[in-house]
Amino acid sequence: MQHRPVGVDRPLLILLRSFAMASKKTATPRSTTRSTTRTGGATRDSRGQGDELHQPAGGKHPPLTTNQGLPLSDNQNSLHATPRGPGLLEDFILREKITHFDHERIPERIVHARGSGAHGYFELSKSLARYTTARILTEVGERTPLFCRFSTVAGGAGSIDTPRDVRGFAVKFYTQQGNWDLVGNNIPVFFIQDAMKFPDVVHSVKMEPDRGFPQAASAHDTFWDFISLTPEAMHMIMWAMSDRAIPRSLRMIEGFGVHSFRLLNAKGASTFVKFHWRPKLGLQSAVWDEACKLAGADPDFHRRDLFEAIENGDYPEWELAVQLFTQEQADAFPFDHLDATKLIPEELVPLTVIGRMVLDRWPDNFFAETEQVAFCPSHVVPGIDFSNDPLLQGRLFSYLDTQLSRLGSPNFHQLPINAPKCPFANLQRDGHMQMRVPRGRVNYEPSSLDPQSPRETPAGFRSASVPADDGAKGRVRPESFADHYSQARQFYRSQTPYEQAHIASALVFELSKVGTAHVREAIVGHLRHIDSALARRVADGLGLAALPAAPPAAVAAKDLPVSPPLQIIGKMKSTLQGRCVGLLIDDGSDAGTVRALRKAVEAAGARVKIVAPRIGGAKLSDGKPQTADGQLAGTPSVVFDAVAVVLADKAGKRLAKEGAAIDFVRDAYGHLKAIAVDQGGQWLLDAGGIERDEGVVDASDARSFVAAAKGRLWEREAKVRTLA
Ligand code: HDE
Repeated sequence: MQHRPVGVDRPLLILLRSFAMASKKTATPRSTTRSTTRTGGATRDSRGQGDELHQPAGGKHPPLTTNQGLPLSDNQNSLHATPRGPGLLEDFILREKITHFDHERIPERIVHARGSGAHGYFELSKSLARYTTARILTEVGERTPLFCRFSTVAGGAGSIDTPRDVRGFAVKFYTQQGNWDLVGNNIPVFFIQDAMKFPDVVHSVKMEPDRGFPQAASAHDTFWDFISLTPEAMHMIMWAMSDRAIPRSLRMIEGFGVHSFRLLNAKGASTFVKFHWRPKLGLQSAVWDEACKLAGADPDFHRRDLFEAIENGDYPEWELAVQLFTQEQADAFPFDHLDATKLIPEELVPLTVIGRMVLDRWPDNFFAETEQVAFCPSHVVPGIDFSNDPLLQGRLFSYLDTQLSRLGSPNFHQLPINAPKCPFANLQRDGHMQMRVPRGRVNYEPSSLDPQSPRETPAGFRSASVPADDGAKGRVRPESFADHYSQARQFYRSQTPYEQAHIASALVFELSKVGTAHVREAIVGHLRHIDSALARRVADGLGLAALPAAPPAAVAAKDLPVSPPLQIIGKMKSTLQGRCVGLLIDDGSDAGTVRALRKAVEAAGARVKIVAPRIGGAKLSDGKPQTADGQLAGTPSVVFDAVAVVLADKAGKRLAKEGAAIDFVRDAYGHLKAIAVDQGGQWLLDAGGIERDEGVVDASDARSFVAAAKGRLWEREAKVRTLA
């Protein structure tokens, strides 16, 4: 913001003015020129010499106006009684501008405050006409526009992208029958069974109320205290401690509607449905040390990754799949599907892929779209209905209520990002920020005065007509919700040994940040119900002398069959598609090697970013300049999926004394990534004490590098860190 200096005396003004004139001639950067010219021109008539400096070359600018359309002649200076005198209350232009600025923020979301969104479309590939009247699920090939928002849960709007946390996965489909919001997460189960406990679980995970920290972290006493007293959370805890909670990219997460919903067909028959999103690029997670370092290297890592992918035309894509099942099938499940702490294993009810979502457009404006988008699980279309899941039932109330306070008006649905793209009409009227101008006398129904007034339609929304369960009214938790450990055990035992070690280590990390010993012990007690070896590993990691007692379990854990689709490693794709490789160069780097590596990596579907000690780049061995995408100190290897180091011997020797260069390879190695080095790059490996393995290859062997870069080198992990 440019300020006119207070108390500038006459000679200084003259000096500044002559400096401004000089800067004009010598093409001083625009900002300097602008401020000095304006300061120098601090007279009552400030038009004139400075104006052309505000016009970028070739611009055809509309006049700058107030919100009332009043064209402005001066957007630099407020109105003063004399050039050095007091400001005037009369200055309605300043007041309008500052008042608007003072009100720029709206309350951030209480949970899921930190989010990134994108526009896209859904395309149906398999009709569910047998099950539903929802047009979006019956018209094969039809594209439905949508807006999708990913989020973390615990942190505030300005918090980091890579904490250990659940990711929100919310999609608003603008269907021809109204908006359908599928407001899910990247984990198929939830912490609690009843909406009554939601404020408690959220309070416990948010920063502690007396000290105001930690931000965006579950590793603290209040969260684990609550969890230790909430055994129903143990299944979700297994997921939250797994690498699902530290995704590498939002483009590589799964999404789940979590609850059972109902599909309703034209005859009114209903079928239960669970919704799943599956990323085209496969699942991919960070390792914990990498996620922590990413938080420092690039707090916006996920948002930037999504933005860049869309900007590059590398559109993120997911399959939408459903699990369909009847009441009779549900009755035979060894768990209650209305309990959101349970999932339906794919072995029990297979997934059917019915379409795909493509995100192909970044929002024009973050606030207007990503911030103001208002998701509500209650937004459904005819042919989709709710189940009795008590968590879902609570959500049906909560989101509308939240939007009223966040967006401040019952007309929030009129904001462009929230408005249905199909016609909509009813007799609701008025309210804050009413944007529409309804015509006529009729604002009630039934009516006979207006043949155009909106009416009910047989094609409209209907609730499933299903008999209610037997039983009495009351504040009760169904008996069928009582098994808290069987699926937690099933999840843990379905993981690969690497993933089990990560879960155990995450528990040790989190509980080591808990100051209260009895809370740490209580959690280990719960783990004994899940898997005694896991409990022992965590107890050892915490340095507990003895294994704490397990709390009484309402239902003893059963051994359910392992389910490989619950893994991440099993769902990783051996691919470089959508990935990014960092190539560290300096003056004299071999041009041929750089070219060959780039070619091979790009042919495999990944992007290459050049890193150099200076952002201006370097001169390669052929004498040609190579610009850099990132400067070494600010572009560590954590932001890449694999790295290559191509250095002349002299540069290698010099960089071997540079912390950022050594960390570049040491972190890539520690994060189980492929590394390609030439002779000069070998200096960095030596400085980092890195031994070659099958993931550390010669830069001249681009083919082996690409092969190694397609995955993580899990076997290396035992060499680089102690896991629980
Ligand atoms: Fe939410 N949740 N939630 N939630 N939730 C919100 O609504 C709530 C739950 C989820 O990108 C809030 O607009 C209750 C499960 C996502 O804008 C709030 C309960 C799942 C988003 C709210 C739950 C979710 C929210 C805060 C228990 C996965 C972000 C801001 C009964 C299926 C959507 C807002 C976006 C946001 C309430 C549980 C997913 C306070 C009461 C389970 C992805 O209304």
